[in-house]
Amino acid sequence: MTEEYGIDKIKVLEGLEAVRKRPAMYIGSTDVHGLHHLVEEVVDNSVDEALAGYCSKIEVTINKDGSITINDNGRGIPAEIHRDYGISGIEVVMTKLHAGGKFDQRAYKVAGGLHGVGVSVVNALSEWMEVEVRRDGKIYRQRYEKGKPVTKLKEAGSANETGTKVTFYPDGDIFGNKQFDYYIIRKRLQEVAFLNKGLEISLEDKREGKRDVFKYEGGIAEFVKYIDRNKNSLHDVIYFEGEKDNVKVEVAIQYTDGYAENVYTFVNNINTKEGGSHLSGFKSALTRALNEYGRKNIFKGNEVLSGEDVREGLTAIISCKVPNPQFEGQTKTKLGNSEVKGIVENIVYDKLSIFFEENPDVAKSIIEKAIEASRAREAAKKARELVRKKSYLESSSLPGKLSDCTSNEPEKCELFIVEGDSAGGSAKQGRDRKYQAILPIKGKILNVEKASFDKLLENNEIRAIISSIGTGIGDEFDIRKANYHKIIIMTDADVDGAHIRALLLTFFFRYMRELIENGYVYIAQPPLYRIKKGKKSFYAYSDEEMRKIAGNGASIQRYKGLGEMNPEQLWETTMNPDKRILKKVEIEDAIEADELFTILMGKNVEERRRFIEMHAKEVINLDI
Ligand code: 0RA
Repeated sequence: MTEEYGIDKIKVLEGLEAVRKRPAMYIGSTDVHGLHHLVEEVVDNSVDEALAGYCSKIEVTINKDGSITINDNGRGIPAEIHRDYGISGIEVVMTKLHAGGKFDQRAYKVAGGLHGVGVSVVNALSEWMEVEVRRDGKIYRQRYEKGKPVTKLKEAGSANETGTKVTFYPDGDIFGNKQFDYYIIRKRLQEVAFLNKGLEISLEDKREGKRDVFKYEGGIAEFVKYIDRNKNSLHDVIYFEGEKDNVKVEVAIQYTDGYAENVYTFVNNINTKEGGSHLSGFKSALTRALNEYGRKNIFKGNEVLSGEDVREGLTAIISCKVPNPQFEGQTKTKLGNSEVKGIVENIVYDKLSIFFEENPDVAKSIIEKAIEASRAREAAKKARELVRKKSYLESSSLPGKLSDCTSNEPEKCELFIVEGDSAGGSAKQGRDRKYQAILPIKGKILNVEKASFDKLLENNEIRAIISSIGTGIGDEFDIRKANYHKIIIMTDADVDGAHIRALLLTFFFRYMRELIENGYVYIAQPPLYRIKKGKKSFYAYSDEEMRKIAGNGASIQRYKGLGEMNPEQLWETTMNPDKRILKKVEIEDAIEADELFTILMGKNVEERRRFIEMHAKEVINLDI
């Protein structure tokens, strides 16, 4: 009966009940990300106090019982009775969603994304929370459970300082895993410390006795120095700041002898991964300032440097504080405020022009590098045209070595990039011809981390990969042209295999990053062992699994390479979509990924392994 679903079934969600009903709407998810978002949310409130100029120190402590404490020396939350609610200001902040009105005096509060939802959301999702406020010469305390007060606001002694201390224990009904990860928290706290110069943030883990303190007088200038610590820089970090219409702009830049562009932008301490108006303003100012200076002082003819030329080898951080930020884009990390473009552009252009006038040596080395980039780009364009004439890079004429699949539906098609011709041969014979294409590559491909764009295009293996995938690379990249929606790297399970995989990942990261961002790149997992028990064969993908299967009395074969498997075995263990294990490559953090590629492509095998473990997340584990 329809009547049964009448108005009495419709509940008006009120207060924090709404948060407990749909936690993901407030914190994004209830997985490990959501759990740590709780910490960020409380820390953000303390940082707001710092931004307002009242807080210089934030202490975060992971307690032995698994709860976490965030203590600051800000003003403390007002304790007097709130006129509209008839309860203390503390209780308002802790229990009312988006407690706003007269309490909401934060200058650069965050209006978008998942940030700034308030401490009350954290309270709602906590088994218990305790707040201690030091204010008006007194200490106040109150305890809540699942968002509801279970004690009155009590006075608990006198205080000669001010501040707020929040301790909470996440609710197991909401979170599957309640364990805080020291390194996840550490990473964000360090970033916040970089972004707020002079602010001291400490983290202590009472479970294992770890401790870190972050305090950077140099702010984002030190951040850039940190990012570039493993690179060869061309000059000291350039730092400047400016303010207009309450929009504060801070910029730190440094050029290295590398080729990658690493520009990171933040608005009110939030990483604006999708860019936006501040980034546009920065880019046009940088291009304009360098061309202007070049024309006056360096260029011999009528050179023009493009945006890409002037960003080659650039590491930069643009950090803005915007009063009413509009966050747009898929992940709400794109700044929409159009007025910010002009503000950033003017500040960057003016300050940078002055800097170049005062530091002609630095200007010269930057411009010389950009001119070189421009020349390489020209050469690459010519090479590309040449290659095009031979119809080499055109997806219509695929490289000789590619054994393409027959289907024309890219969503269903897979490209296996296989190490070595012999494994390539087995893969060709064992595959599903309709949907699986095989591209064998010979040994080590070019290390793109150390090569310029034109060198890249001269390399046969790279050219075969580009033309097979069909998207083009760099500024010509177009994901819609991808011939395959799964690009699967299949290498031997040894050090050489790991190296080849790292080289391929570096290439994808630097020149086809969108492939990774769209989840098109995977790593195949061939078995490490074949175990024979009587007439039956089993495959094991780890040592642990091998021991489990083998017991005692079995014959064990360790696979050293893909080539040791016949086509049938390769299909059964590694390629068959119903049985195989694939790992999806994900970029959790662009700064970290850049750092790792920089380190990795040097000599360090250990670091390389660490990267692969960190970024290759297991997504498919079907064993039917
Ligand atoms: C409401 C109003 C004021 C400060 C705060 C809340 C506040 C909240 C948190 C949460 C963690 N630490 C915090 N510190 C402060 C403004 C108080 C005033 O105007 O004096």
